[in-house]
Amino acid sequence: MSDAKVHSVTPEWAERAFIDWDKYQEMYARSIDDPNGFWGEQAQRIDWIKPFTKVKNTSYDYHNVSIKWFEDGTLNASVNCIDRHLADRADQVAIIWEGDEPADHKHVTYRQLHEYVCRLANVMKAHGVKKGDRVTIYMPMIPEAAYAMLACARIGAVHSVVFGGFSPDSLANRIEDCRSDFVITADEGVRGGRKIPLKANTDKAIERAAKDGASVRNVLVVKRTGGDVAMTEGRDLWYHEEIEKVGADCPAEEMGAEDPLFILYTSGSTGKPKGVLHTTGGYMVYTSITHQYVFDYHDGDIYWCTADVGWVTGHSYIVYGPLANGATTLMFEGVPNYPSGSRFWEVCDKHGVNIFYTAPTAIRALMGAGDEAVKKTSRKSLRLLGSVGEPINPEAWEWYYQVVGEGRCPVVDTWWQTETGGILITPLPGAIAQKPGSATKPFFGVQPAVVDNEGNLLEGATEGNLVILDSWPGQMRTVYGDHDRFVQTYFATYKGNYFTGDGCRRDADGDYWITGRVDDVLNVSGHRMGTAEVESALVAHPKVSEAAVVGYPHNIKGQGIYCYVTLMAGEEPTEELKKELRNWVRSEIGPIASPDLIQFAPGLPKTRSGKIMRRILRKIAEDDFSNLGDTSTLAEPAVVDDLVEHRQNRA
Ligand code: 6R9
Repeated sequence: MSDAKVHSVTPEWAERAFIDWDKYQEMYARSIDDPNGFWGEQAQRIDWIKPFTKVKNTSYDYHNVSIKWFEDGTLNASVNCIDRHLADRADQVAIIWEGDEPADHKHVTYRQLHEYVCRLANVMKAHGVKKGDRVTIYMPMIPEAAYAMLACARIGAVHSVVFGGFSPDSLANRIEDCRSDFVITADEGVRGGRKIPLKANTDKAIERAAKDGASVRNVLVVKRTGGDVAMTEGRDLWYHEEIEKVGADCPAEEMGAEDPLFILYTSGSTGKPKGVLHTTGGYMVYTSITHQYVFDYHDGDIYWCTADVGWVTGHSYIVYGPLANGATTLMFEGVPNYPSGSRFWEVCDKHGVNIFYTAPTAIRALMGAGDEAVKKTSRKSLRLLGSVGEPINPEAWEWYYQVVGEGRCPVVDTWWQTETGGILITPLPGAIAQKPGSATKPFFGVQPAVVDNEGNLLEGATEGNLVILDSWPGQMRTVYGDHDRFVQTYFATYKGNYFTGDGCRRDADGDYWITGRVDDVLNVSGHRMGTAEVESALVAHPKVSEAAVVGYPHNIKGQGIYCYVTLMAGEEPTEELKKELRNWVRSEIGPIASPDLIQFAPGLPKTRSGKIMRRILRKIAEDDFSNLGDTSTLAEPAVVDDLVEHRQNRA
């Protein structure tokens, strides 16, 4: 958009950053023209045990989707994140931990990180965890969560981190899907002064999973709060006791570049969440290079990403990318508004944070709380700001830039996905002018393109579906245990291309503006959720006969969850029942899936073949019912009038 606001790269930034505009163009061109040469060189940033001789071996051919990078090289991810830094920076702080209460914090040096990770790895080995085994990590934001991930990587076990806000049922599904028999958790988590019963949830999940034939051998429990928890004899182990029984050194397993590093479950438009599988070599190269260049990370910088390790942002940009680069990474246990709306900025001042990376939903919430909470803090250490998780509206962008960053810090709006492993589209801070609301230009090796609904490539300034034409090293390799689902989900819609599920606009400058999901995936406060998941939770309630779930625009969350619910015959549509259903969904999936609005609908608009017409439901939820389009194909057109009349007020 030519009328969009542009914040040009300042001369100072062009000078100080690793990559300026000329260098970006030169490196980008090379990365596309000669991916083997480019990535072969860039991969030298990682320590290999056995060097690779092949670089790229990938096929997007629908009949033979296969993605391999550096396939004959060997390495270990934990060695790259820890051991190789010991010679130069053993006493440098690797992790700054900031607890939920402002008085709680601690520093973990690379030397200490090495010891803790080795001890935990030895505990797992002592209890039978072997290379290739799946380990589930269900933890609060404490350093032990990072130790657990790195300890798995050290011995070649595949971690599956499950966000601590998920319910026992969601945890059970994820334990079952990857047949994981070792779980690492904590007694309780603490966020915003409130406790989360992680161990009790784990017990329930294991019981549930056992009914489906999945058995968990051990649960390793970190004592976080000291709360009273039940320990099952022979199965449950205290972390603080176990680490004393083992040595502080653990040789690292030699892993193939294409050996799995982790599984991370994410929501799609259909079915249960899928296990996104990332492997070792390409992921390490990609997270490390993007962390350095996108955030312009220099030695000695203090870097803070506010995500939870339960999401991909926490994996790539709290743990693997920063630690691979020998960075100091801050881990925050709490929430933006506890004990007050100044917390983020107080933490920046307290630890001298230079690079700050958060989500639009947090920015909007803090913006709503007023400028005073920001202005009373100094923030003079801040140099760069980042955004991730959902489209950032230009108003929130400007506030972030002007008020938080005082017009001094570039804002990198980073577009990427669990599936992409790392950032794909973003303005490199010393190279690319920022436009509030646009993720702008592709990172090295990334070829975005826009296609229409028939899959035709669109040229120039245009709008359509966002695809990527070829592979980059950080890309997911498969859906765990279901390669066909991988192919169908990402390579069947627009054959020959990776389909992101996002819509986008490309302006006359070639900048990309991501407009949001074009499939049935909701993005609520930056959390991904399938409408199908919320629907199946609702219909599991005995009083519900049918449910349809859509998103609608929400001021803070980006999208809110709007549920149309048809009750079983004879059930009363009361306010109490709405409350009950809301709590039901929270306990089935987790609080992030809590419905914002519930409308009892005597009937849902369906085609004569029985398909729910979501297009209509979406429009009603969006308060845009003046033009509902063609409703003549509906089996019972009258249900629409009733839905419009009883629509829920979204104010
Ligand atoms: C990293 C992460 C992925 C989906 C993605 C898109 C949305 C993420 C965005 C963005 C616009 C950005 N998304 N970053 N939309 N601008 N900068 O969030 O992964 O949880 O898998 O979500 O989030 O819709 O497809 P994930």
